[in-house]
Amino acid sequence: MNDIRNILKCYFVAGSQDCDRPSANRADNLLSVLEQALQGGITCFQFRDKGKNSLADFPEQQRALAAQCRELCRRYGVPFFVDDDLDLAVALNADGIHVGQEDISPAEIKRKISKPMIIGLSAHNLQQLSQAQAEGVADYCGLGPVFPTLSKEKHQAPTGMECIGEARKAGITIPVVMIGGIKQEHIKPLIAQGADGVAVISAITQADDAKQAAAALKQAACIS
Ligand code: 3NM
Repeated sequence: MNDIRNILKCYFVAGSQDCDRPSANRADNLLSVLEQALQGGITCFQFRDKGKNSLADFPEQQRALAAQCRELCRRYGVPFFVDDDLDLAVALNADGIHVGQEDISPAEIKRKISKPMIIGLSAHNLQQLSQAQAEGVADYCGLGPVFPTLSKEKHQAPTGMECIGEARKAGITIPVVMIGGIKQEHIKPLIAQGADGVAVISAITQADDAKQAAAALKQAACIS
């Protein structure tokens, strides 16, 4: 398997709720945006279909969409993650699962899986990063939101740009991907402070050209 730090460089997160362009339905929009992002060079994808305008009330459609995303990622050889749904992750033979502080714990996931799966954990401050590192179960942390964001309902207080630098100085060595309101111009300073990569929703889903946006983010993440 690819080194985790390479996988985190340009991490695309999305669900049907993030893809509200007119002309087609949200599920088709997600597949179209995902394929463009894959062509642009994203290094992994997380299926996160939740909240308002998602398919959460239509589990069969949600599952079918997740399976189509999984297939697309496989075609491009890009790791596929599922947000907060271990049954779905196992059913789709996902490469990884990502969970929040309030979800099933990384230790519980580890107990339940029979095949290796990358485990990601959201952290919102230095204390949660330290705890994840001390537990030694999560393979990486998502740290954020760096900035306020419209893409996550009821998100935590923003960490600001300096949080990752402070964490590295405090001895945090676990791989970290930054998330929340990130745009291309933030990538270089975040990576210079010790972030391994950046995770975005709207920088790709709201772009006029998703392929070009993904390619620019990837380039910024890889040359920084
Ligand atoms: N998790 P955008 S912020 C899914 O802080 C998610 O854990 C966050 O979307 C966290 O790139 C976030 O559009 C939303 O700001 C990221």
